[in-house]
Amino acid sequence: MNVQNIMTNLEAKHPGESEYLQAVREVLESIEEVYNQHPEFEKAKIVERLVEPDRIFKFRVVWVDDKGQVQVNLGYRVQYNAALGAYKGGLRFHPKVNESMLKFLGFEQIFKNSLTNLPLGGGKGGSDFDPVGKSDEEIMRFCQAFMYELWRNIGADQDSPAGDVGVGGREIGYLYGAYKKIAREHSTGALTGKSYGWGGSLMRPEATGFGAIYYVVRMLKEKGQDIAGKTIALSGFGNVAWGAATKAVELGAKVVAISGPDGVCEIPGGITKEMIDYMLDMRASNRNKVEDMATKFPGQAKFTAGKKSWSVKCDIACPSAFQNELSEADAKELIANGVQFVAEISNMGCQAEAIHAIQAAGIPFGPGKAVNAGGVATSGLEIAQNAQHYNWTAEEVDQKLHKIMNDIYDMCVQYGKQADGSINYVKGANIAGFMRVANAMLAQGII
Ligand code: 2IT
Repeated sequence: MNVQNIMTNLEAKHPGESEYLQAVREVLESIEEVYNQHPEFEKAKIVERLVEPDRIFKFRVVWVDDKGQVQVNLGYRVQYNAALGAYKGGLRFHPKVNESMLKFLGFEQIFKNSLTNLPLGGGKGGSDFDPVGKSDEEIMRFCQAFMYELWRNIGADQDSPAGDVGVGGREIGYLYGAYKKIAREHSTGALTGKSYGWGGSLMRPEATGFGAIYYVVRMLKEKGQDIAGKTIALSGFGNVAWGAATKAVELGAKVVAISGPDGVCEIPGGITKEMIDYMLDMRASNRNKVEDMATKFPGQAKFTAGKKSWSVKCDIACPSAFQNELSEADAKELIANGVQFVAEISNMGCQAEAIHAIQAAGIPFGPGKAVNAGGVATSGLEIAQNAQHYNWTAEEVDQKLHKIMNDIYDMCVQYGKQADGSINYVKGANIAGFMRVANAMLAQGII
Protein backbone atom coordinates (compact mmCIF):
# COMPACT_ATOMS: atom_id res chain seq x y z
CA MET A 1 0.00 0.00 0.00
CA ASN A 2 1.04 3.53 -0.74
CA VAL A 3 -0.97 5.84 1.50
CA GLN A 4 -0.57 8.88 -0.74
CA ASN A 5 -1.85 7.00 -3.80
CA ILE A 6 -4.86 5.70 -1.94
CA MET A 7 -5.63 9.13 -0.51
CA THR A 8 -5.30 10.83 -3.93
CA ASN A 9 -7.77 8.31 -5.29
CA LEU A 10 -10.23 8.79 -2.44
CA GLU A 11 -9.97 12.59 -2.63
CA ALA A 12 -10.91 12.41 -6.32
CA LYS A 13 -13.78 9.98 -5.65
CA HIS A 14 -15.15 11.73 -2.56
CA PRO A 15 -14.28 15.42 -2.92
CA GLY A 16 -15.02 17.63 0.05
CA GLU A 17 -15.61 14.75 2.49
CA SER A 18 -13.02 16.22 4.82
CA GLU A 19 -13.83 14.35 8.06
CA TYR A 20 -13.95 11.02 6.23
CA LEU A 21 -10.65 11.66 4.45
CA GLN A 22 -9.04 12.80 7.74
CA ALA A 23 -10.10 9.64 9.58
CA VAL A 24 -8.96 7.33 6.77
CA ARG A 25 -5.57 9.05 6.45
CA GLU A 26 -4.88 8.74 10.18
CA VAL A 27 -5.55 4.99 10.17
CA LEU A 28 -3.66 4.27 6.95
CA GLU A 29 -0.58 6.21 8.07
CA SER A 30 -0.55 4.19 11.31
CA ILE A 31 -0.88 0.78 9.68
CA GLU A 32 1.20 1.29 6.52
CA GLU A 33 4.37 -0.34 7.82
CA VAL A 34 2.67 -3.41 9.28
CA TYR A 35 0.39 -3.75 6.25
CA ASN A 36 3.29 -3.84 3.87
CA GLN A 37 4.80 -6.75 5.80
CA HIS A 38 1.71 -8.81 4.85
CA PRO A 39 1.57 -9.43 1.08
CA GLU A 40 -1.65 -11.41 1.62
CA PHE A 41 -3.40 -8.17 2.71
CA GLU A 42 -2.24 -6.40 -0.45
CA LYS A 43 -3.30 -9.32 -2.64
CA ALA A 44 -6.82 -9.35 -1.16
CA LYS A 45 -6.99 -5.53 -1.43
CA ILE A 46 -7.99 -5.32 2.23
CA VAL A 47 -7.46 -1.55 2.50
CA GLU A 48 -9.25 -0.70 -0.74
CA ARG A 49 -12.22 -2.75 0.51
CA LEU A 50 -12.13 -1.36 4.05
CA VAL A 51 -12.25 2.33 3.14
CA GLU A 52 -15.58 2.01 1.29
CA PRO A 53 -18.72 1.18 3.32
CA ASP A 54 -20.65 -1.99 2.50
CA ARG A 55 -23.63 0.30 1.82
CA ILE A 56 -25.24 3.59 2.84
CA PHE A 57 -28.97 4.10 3.31
CA LYS A 58 -30.08 7.69 2.81
CA PHE A 59 -33.71 8.62 3.30
CA ARG A 60 -36.17 11.47 3.74
CA VAL A 61 -37.72 11.95 7.19
CA VAL A 62 -40.99 13.90 7.27
CA TRP A 63 -42.67 14.96 10.48
CA VAL A 64 -45.05 17.63 11.82
CA ASP A 65 -43.85 20.21 14.37
CA ASP A 66 -45.85 21.68 17.27
CA LYS A 67 -47.12 24.51 15.05
CA GLY A 68 -48.59 22.00 12.65
CA GLN A 69 -45.94 22.69 10.04
CA VAL A 70 -44.41 19.91 7.95
CA GLN A 71 -40.66 19.47 8.44
CA VAL A 72 -38.31 17.56 6.15
CA ASN A 73 -34.95 16.14 7.27
CA LEU A 74 -32.43 13.67 5.91
CA GLY A 75 -31.73 10.35 7.61
CA TYR A 76 -28.79 8.00 7.08
CA ARG A 77 -27.38 4.66 8.12
CA VAL A 78 -23.85 3.74 7.03
CA GLN A 79 -23.30 -0.03 7.23
CA TYR A 80 -19.53 -0.02 7.01
CA ASN A 81 -18.00 -3.39 7.72
CA ALA A 82 -19.44 -6.64 9.08
CA ALA A 83 -16.30 -8.82 9.19
CA LEU A 84 -16.47 -9.15 12.99
CA GLY A 85 -20.23 -9.15 13.53
CA ALA A 86 -23.50 -7.35 12.82
CA TYR A 87 -23.13 -3.60 12.20
CA LYS A 88 -22.97 -1.63 15.44
CA GLY A 89 -22.70 2.06 16.13
CA GLY A 90 -24.60 5.11 17.26
CA LEU A 91 -27.05 7.57 15.72
CA ARG A 92 -26.16 11.26 15.71
CA PHE A 93 -28.84 13.97 15.51
CA HIS A 94 -27.15 17.28 14.75
CA PRO A 95 -27.75 19.96 12.09
CA LYS A 96 -24.23 19.47 10.67
CA VAL A 97 -24.70 15.73 10.04
CA ASN A 98 -23.86 14.75 6.48
CA GLU A 99 -22.44 11.73 4.68
CA SER A 100 -18.81 12.66 5.34
CA MET A 101 -19.40 12.92 9.09
CA LEU A 102 -21.19 9.59 9.30
CA LYS A 103 -18.60 7.88 7.10
CA PHE A 104 -15.79 9.10 9.36
CA LEU A 105 -17.70 7.93 12.43
CA GLY A 106 -18.54 4.58 10.83
CA PHE A 107 -14.95 4.04 9.73
CA GLU A 108 -13.64 4.78 13.24
CA GLN A 109 -16.30 2.49 14.67
CA ILE A 110 -14.91 -0.55 12.77
CA PHE A 111 -11.56 -0.37 14.59
CA LYS A 112 -13.04 0.72 17.93
CA ASN A 113 -15.45 -2.21 17.92
CA SER A 114 -12.60 -4.51 16.95
CA LEU A 115 -10.60 -3.31 19.97
CA THR A 116 -13.40 -4.38 22.34
CA ASN A 117 -12.83 -8.01 21.27
CA LEU A 118 -16.61 -8.44 21.04
CA PRO A 119 -18.33 -9.70 17.87
CA LEU A 120 -19.28 -6.24 16.57
CA GLY A 121 -19.09 -4.89 13.03
CA GLY A 122 -18.94 -1.15 12.35
CA GLY A 123 -21.74 1.24 11.42
CA LYS A 124 -23.11 4.70 12.14
CA GLY A 125 -26.16 6.75 11.31
CA GLY A 126 -28.16 9.82 12.10
CA SER A 127 -29.89 12.87 10.80
CA ASP A 128 -29.48 16.60 10.27
CA PHE A 129 -32.42 17.03 12.70
CA ASP A 130 -31.55 19.67 15.33
CA PRO A 131 -32.84 18.72 18.80
CA VAL A 132 -32.09 22.22 20.20
CA GLY A 133 -35.30 23.98 21.20
CA LYS A 134 -37.53 21.02 20.28
CA SER A 135 -40.32 19.86 22.57
CA ASP A 136 -40.52 16.31 23.86
CA GLU A 137 -43.44 15.64 21.50
CA GLU A 138 -41.49 16.92 18.50
CA ILE A 139 -38.58 14.66 19.38
CA MET A 140 -40.95 11.71 19.66
CA ARG A 141 -42.59 12.42 16.30
CA PHE A 142 -39.20 12.82 14.63
CA CYS A 143 -37.90 9.53 16.10
CA GLN A 144 -41.02 7.72 14.92
CA ALA A 145 -40.69 9.16 11.41
CA PHE A 146 -36.99 8.23 11.31
CA MET A 147 -37.84 4.65 12.27
CA TYR A 148 -40.51 4.33 9.53
CA GLU A 149 -37.57 4.08 7.12
CA LEU A 150 -34.84 2.50 9.20
CA TRP A 151 -36.71 -0.41 10.80
CA ARG A 152 -36.27 -2.84 7.92
CA ASN A 153 -32.49 -2.55 7.97
CA ILE A 154 -31.84 -3.10 11.67
CA GLY A 155 -32.00 -6.05 14.06
CA ALA A 156 -29.81 -7.72 16.70
CA ASP A 157 -28.12 -9.90 14.06
CA GLN A 158 -28.21 -7.32 11.29
CA ASP A 159 -27.45 -3.81 12.56
CA SER A 160 -27.91 -2.40 16.04
CA PRO A 161 -27.90 1.40 16.46
CA ALA A 162 -27.45 3.25 19.76
CA GLY A 163 -27.05 6.85 20.87
CA ASP A 164 -24.44 9.44 19.98
CA VAL A 165 -24.52 13.26 20.03
CA GLY A 166 -28.18 14.35 20.28
CA VAL A 167 -29.47 10.83 20.92
CA GLY A 168 -29.79 9.66 24.53
CA GLY A 169 -32.08 7.45 26.59
CA ARG A 170 -35.22 9.42 25.71
CA GLU A 171 -34.60 9.19 21.95
CA ILE A 172 -33.69 5.49 22.12
CA GLY A 173 -36.98 4.91 23.98
CA TYR A 174 -39.02 6.55 21.21
CA LEU A 175 -36.98 4.85 18.47
CA TYR A 176 -37.35 1.43 20.09
CA GLY A 177 -41.10 1.92 20.71
CA ALA A 178 -41.58 2.79 17.04
CA TYR A 179 -39.38 -0.12 15.92
CA LYS A 180 -41.43 -2.65 17.90
CA LYS A 181 -44.71 -1.25 16.63
CA ILE A 182 -43.66 -1.40 12.96
CA ALA A 183 -41.57 -4.58 12.99
CA ARG A 184 -43.94 -6.43 15.35
CA GLU A 185 -40.94 -7.90 17.07
CA HIS A 186 -39.79 -7.54 20.65
CA SER A 187 -36.23 -7.81 19.38
CA THR A 188 -34.43 -5.99 22.18
CA GLY A 189 -30.95 -6.22 20.63
CA ALA A 190 -32.08 -4.15 17.62
CA LEU A 191 -31.16 -0.99 19.57
CA THR A 192 -28.93 -0.43 22.60
CA GLY A 193 -28.85 2.28 25.21
CA LYS A 194 -32.38 1.24 26.22
CA SER A 195 -33.48 2.00 29.77
CA TYR A 196 -33.14 -0.61 32.48
CA GLY A 197 -36.32 -2.65 32.89
CA TRP A 198 -37.13 -3.13 29.20
CA GLY A 199 -33.88 -4.52 27.87
CA GLY A 200 -31.36 -1.85 28.84
CA SER A 201 -28.14 -2.67 30.61
CA LEU A 202 -27.17 -1.19 33.93
CA MET A 203 -24.06 0.98 33.51
CA ARG A 204 -24.63 1.71 29.78
CA PRO A 205 -25.25 5.44 30.47
CA GLU A 206 -22.03 5.64 32.52
CA ALA A 207 -19.97 3.34 30.31
CA THR A 208 -18.30 5.74 27.86
CA GLY A 209 -17.11 8.12 30.57
CA PHE A 210 -16.21 5.42 33.10
CA GLY A 211 -14.31 3.43 30.46
CA ALA A 212 -12.43 6.55 29.38
CA ILE A 213 -11.30 7.28 32.92
CA TYR A 214 -10.21 3.62 33.36
CA TYR A 215 -8.02 4.11 30.28
CA VAL A 216 -6.69 7.47 31.51
CA VAL A 217 -5.79 5.88 34.86
CA ARG A 218 -3.61 3.38 32.97
CA MET A 219 -1.96 6.16 30.93
CA LEU A 220 -1.06 7.90 34.19
CA LYS A 221 0.14 4.68 35.82
CA GLU A 222 2.53 4.13 32.91
CA LYS A 223 4.20 7.38 34.03
CA GLY A 224 4.07 6.42 37.71
CA GLN A 225 1.25 8.86 38.44
CA ASP A 226 -2.15 8.72 40.13
CA ILE A 227 -5.36 10.44 39.03
CA ALA A 228 -6.20 11.55 42.61
CA GLY A 229 -5.55 15.27 42.95
CA LYS A 230 -5.16 15.87 39.21
CA THR A 231 -7.13 18.63 37.48
CA ILE A 232 -9.15 17.64 34.41
CA ALA A 233 -10.69 19.83 31.71
CA LEU A 234 -13.65 18.22 29.92
CA SER A 235 -15.60 19.68 27.02
CA GLY A 236 -19.33 19.55 26.46
CA PHE A 237 -21.83 18.64 29.18
CA GLY A 238 -23.53 15.64 27.58
CA ASN A 239 -23.64 11.97 28.46
CA VAL A 240 -19.92 11.43 27.88
CA ALA A 241 -18.72 14.38 29.99
CA TRP A 242 -21.24 13.41 32.69
CA GLY A 243 -19.88 9.85 32.97
CA ALA A 244 -16.26 10.96 32.90
CA ALA A 245 -16.88 13.62 35.57
CA THR A 246 -18.67 11.11 37.80
CA LYS A 247 -15.80 8.59 37.72
CA ALA A 248 -13.03 11.20 37.86
CA VAL A 249 -14.53 12.78 41.00
CA GLU A 250 -15.04 9.33 42.56
CA LEU A 251 -11.31 8.68 42.09
CA GLY A 252 -10.32 11.98 43.70
CA ALA A 253 -9.63 14.09 40.61
CA LYS A 254 -10.88 17.66 40.19
CA VAL A 255 -12.91 18.54 37.08
CA VAL A 256 -12.16 22.23 36.51
CA ALA A 257 -13.92 22.90 33.19
CA ILE A 258 -16.93 21.89 31.11
CA SER A 259 -18.17 23.71 28.03
CA GLY A 260 -20.91 24.20 25.48
CA PRO A 261 -21.38 25.82 22.09
CA ASP A 262 -21.87 29.11 23.98
CA GLY A 263 -18.58 29.07 25.93
CA VAL A 264 -16.77 27.55 28.91
CA CYS A 265 -17.63 27.10 32.59
CA GLU A 266 -14.57 27.25 34.76
CA ILE A 267 -14.95 25.47 38.10
CA PRO A 268 -11.83 26.29 40.16
CA GLY A 269 -12.95 24.31 43.22
CA GLY A 270 -13.79 21.24 41.14
CA ILE A 271 -17.18 19.99 39.97
CA THR A 272 -19.51 18.72 42.73
CA LYS A 273 -22.06 15.89 42.78
CA GLU A 274 -24.90 18.46 42.55
CA MET A 275 -23.32 20.03 39.48
CA ILE A 276 -22.82 16.64 37.83
CA ASP A 277 -26.50 15.84 38.46
CA TYR A 278 -27.45 19.21 36.98
CA MET A 279 -25.68 18.29 33.71
CA LEU A 280 -28.53 15.82 33.11
CA ASP A 281 -31.14 18.58 33.51
CA MET A 282 -29.16 20.80 31.14
CA ARG A 283 -29.18 18.12 28.47
CA ALA A 284 -32.88 17.31 28.99
CA SER A 285 -33.78 21.01 28.60
CA ASN A 286 -32.57 20.97 24.95
CA ARG A 287 -31.21 24.51 25.44
CA ASN A 288 -27.61 23.46 24.73
CA LYS A 289 -26.19 26.25 26.93
CA VAL A 290 -23.44 25.62 29.47
CA GLU A 291 -24.06 29.09 30.91
CA ASP A 292 -27.01 27.50 32.75
CA MET A 293 -24.48 25.82 35.09
CA ALA A 294 -23.05 29.21 36.16
CA THR A 295 -26.57 30.61 36.62
CA LYS A 296 -27.50 27.69 38.88
CA PHE A 297 -24.18 27.60 40.83
CA PRO A 298 -23.02 31.24 40.75
CA GLY A 299 -20.25 31.06 43.37
CA GLN A 300 -18.70 27.87 41.98
CA ALA A 301 -18.84 28.05 38.18
CA LYS A 302 -17.68 31.03 36.13
CA PHE A 303 -18.98 31.31 32.56
CA THR A 304 -16.97 32.94 29.78
CA ALA A 305 -18.69 33.30 26.41
CA GLY A 306 -16.88 32.17 23.27
CA LYS A 307 -14.02 30.38 25.08
CA LYS A 308 -13.21 26.66 25.04
CA SER A 309 -12.18 24.36 27.91
CA TRP A 310 -8.63 24.35 26.50
CA SER A 311 -8.07 27.87 27.80
CA VAL A 312 -8.32 26.53 31.36
CA LYS A 313 -5.12 25.33 33.05
CA CYS A 314 -5.28 21.57 33.71
CA ASP A 315 -3.19 18.41 34.12
CA ILE A 316 -5.39 16.27 31.88
CA ALA A 317 -7.40 17.48 28.88
CA CYS A 318 -10.27 15.31 27.63
CA PRO A 319 -12.23 16.50 24.59
CA SER A 320 -15.66 14.93 25.09
CA ALA A 321 -18.02 16.75 22.74
CA PHE A 322 -17.47 16.81 18.96
CA GLN A 323 -14.93 16.03 16.25
CA ASN A 324 -12.07 18.46 15.63
CA GLU A 325 -12.97 20.48 18.72
CA LEU A 326 -9.31 20.80 19.75
CA SER A 327 -7.14 22.68 17.23
CA GLU A 328 -3.38 23.09 16.96
CA ALA A 329 -3.66 26.53 18.64
CA ASP A 330 -5.66 24.94 21.49
CA ALA A 331 -3.01 22.22 21.85
CA LYS A 332 -0.28 24.84 22.06
CA GLU A 333 -2.22 26.76 24.73
CA LEU A 334 -2.70 23.56 26.76
CA ILE A 335 1.00 22.69 26.44
CA ALA A 336 2.03 26.22 27.49
CA ASN A 337 -0.26 25.84 30.52
CA GLY A 338 1.48 22.60 31.55
CA VAL A 339 -0.95 19.89 30.41
CA GLN A 340 0.51 16.42 31.13
CA PHE A 341 -1.92 14.06 29.37
CA VAL A 342 -4.50 14.38 26.59
CA ALA A 343 -7.16 11.72 26.02
CA GLU A 344 -9.95 12.04 23.44
CA ILE A 345 -13.33 10.88 24.67
CA SER A 346 -15.13 12.37 21.69
CA ASN A 347 -14.62 10.68 18.33
CA MET A 348 -11.68 12.37 16.53
CA GLY A 349 -11.88 15.23 19.03
CA CYS A 350 -8.46 16.56 18.02
CA GLN A 351 -7.41 17.93 14.66
CA ALA A 352 -4.44 16.08 13.10
CA GLU A 353 -2.10 19.06 13.68
CA ALA A 354 -3.14 19.16 17.35
CA ILE A 355 -2.21 15.49 17.81
CA HIS A 356 1.16 16.11 16.16
CA ALA A 357 1.85 19.09 18.46
CA ILE A 358 0.89 17.09 21.57
CA GLN A 359 3.00 14.08 20.59
CA ALA A 360 5.95 16.27 19.57
CA ALA A 361 5.88 17.81 23.06
CA GLY A 362 6.28 14.29 24.53
CA ILE A 363 2.79 14.36 26.06
CA PRO A 364 0.96 10.99 26.06
CA PHE A 365 -2.07 11.16 23.75
CA GLY A 366 -4.95 8.63 23.90
CA PRO A 367 -7.07 8.40 20.72
CA GLY A 368 -10.88 8.34 20.87
CA LYS A 369 -11.32 4.94 19.30
CA ALA A 370 -9.50 3.35 22.25
CA VAL A 371 -10.40 5.78 25.05
CA ASN A 372 -14.16 5.92 24.35
CA ALA A 373 -14.64 2.26 23.38
CA GLY A 374 -16.31 1.49 26.72
CA GLY A 375 -19.59 2.86 25.39
CA VAL A 376 -19.95 0.50 22.48
CA ALA A 377 -18.41 -2.33 24.51
CA THR A 378 -21.22 -2.00 27.04
CA SER A 379 -23.69 -1.89 24.15
CA GLY A 380 -22.18 -5.25 23.17
CA LEU A 381 -22.78 -6.44 26.72
CA GLU A 382 -26.37 -5.17 26.47
CA ILE A 383 -26.92 -7.29 23.34
CA ALA A 384 -25.42 -10.30 25.14
CA GLN A 385 -27.86 -9.83 28.06
CA ASN A 386 -30.78 -9.38 25.62
CA ALA A 387 -29.86 -12.64 23.87
CA GLN A 388 -29.92 -14.40 27.25
CA HIS A 389 -33.18 -12.71 28.30
CA TYR A 390 -31.36 -11.78 31.48
CA ASN A 391 -29.92 -8.78 33.33
CA TRP A 392 -26.53 -8.58 34.97
CA THR A 393 -25.94 -6.48 38.08
CA ALA A 394 -24.21 -3.10 37.82
CA GLU A 395 -21.12 -4.64 39.45
CA GLU A 396 -20.99 -7.45 36.88
CA VAL A 397 -21.26 -5.05 33.96
CA ASP A 398 -18.72 -2.61 35.44
CA GLN A 399 -16.27 -5.44 36.06
CA LYS A 400 -16.56 -6.61 32.44
CA LEU A 401 -16.22 -3.02 31.18
CA HIS A 402 -13.13 -2.46 33.33
CA LYS A 403 -11.51 -5.64 32.00
CA ILE A 404 -12.28 -4.68 28.39
CA MET A 405 -10.69 -1.24 28.90
CA ASN A 406 -7.62 -2.78 30.52
CA ASP A 407 -7.31 -5.24 27.61
CA ILE A 408 -7.65 -2.39 25.08
CA TYR A 409 -4.98 -0.45 26.93
CA ASP A 410 -2.64 -3.47 26.89
CA MET A 411 -3.20 -3.98 23.14
CA CYS A 412 -2.41 -0.32 22.46
CA VAL A 413 0.86 -0.71 24.37
CA GLN A 414 1.69 -3.98 22.61
CA TYR A 415 1.29 -2.47 19.13
CA GLY A 416 2.27 1.10 19.98
CA LYS A 417 5.53 0.70 21.91
CA GLN A 418 8.29 2.65 20.17
CA ALA A 419 12.01 1.96 20.00
CA ASP A 420 12.69 4.69 22.58
CA GLY A 421 10.27 3.07 25.04
CA SER A 422 7.53 5.69 24.61
CA ILE A 423 4.03 4.61 23.60
CA ASN A 424 2.30 5.85 20.48
CA TYR A 425 -1.30 5.08 21.49
CA VAL A 426 -2.65 6.24 18.11
CA LYS A 427 -0.53 3.72 16.26
CA GLY A 428 -1.20 1.01 18.83
CA ALA A 429 -4.97 1.41 18.65
CA ASN A 430 -5.07 1.58 14.86
CA ILE A 431 -2.85 -1.45 14.31
CA ALA A 432 -4.50 -3.59 16.99
CA GLY A 433 -7.98 -2.72 15.70
CA PHE A 434 -7.01 -3.24 12.08
CA MET A 435 -5.30 -6.63 12.45
CA ARG A 436 -8.39 -8.34 13.82
CA VAL A 437 -10.62 -6.97 11.05
CA ALA A 438 -8.10 -7.71 8.29
CA ASN A 439 -7.61 -11.31 9.41
CA ALA A 440 -11.37 -11.83 9.59
CA MET A 441 -11.79 -10.40 6.08
CA LEU A 442 -9.04 -12.68 4.75
CA ALA A 443 -10.62 -15.74 6.33
CA GLN A 444 -14.06 -14.92 4.93
CA GLY A 445 -12.95 -14.64 1.31
CA ILE A 446 -13.37 -12.03 -1.38
CA ILE A 447 -16.82 -10.58 -0.71
O1 2IT B 1 -19.24 6.46 19.19
C1 2IT B 1 -19.68 5.46 19.78
O2 2IT B 1 -18.99 4.48 20.03
C2 2IT B 1 -21.09 5.50 20.19
N1 2IT B 1 -21.77 6.48 19.94
C3 2IT B 1 -21.71 4.32 20.86
C4 2IT B 1 -22.10 3.28 19.87
C5 2IT B 1 -22.88 2.12 20.42
O3 2IT B 1 -23.34 1.32 19.58
O4 2IT B 1 -23.04 1.98 21.63
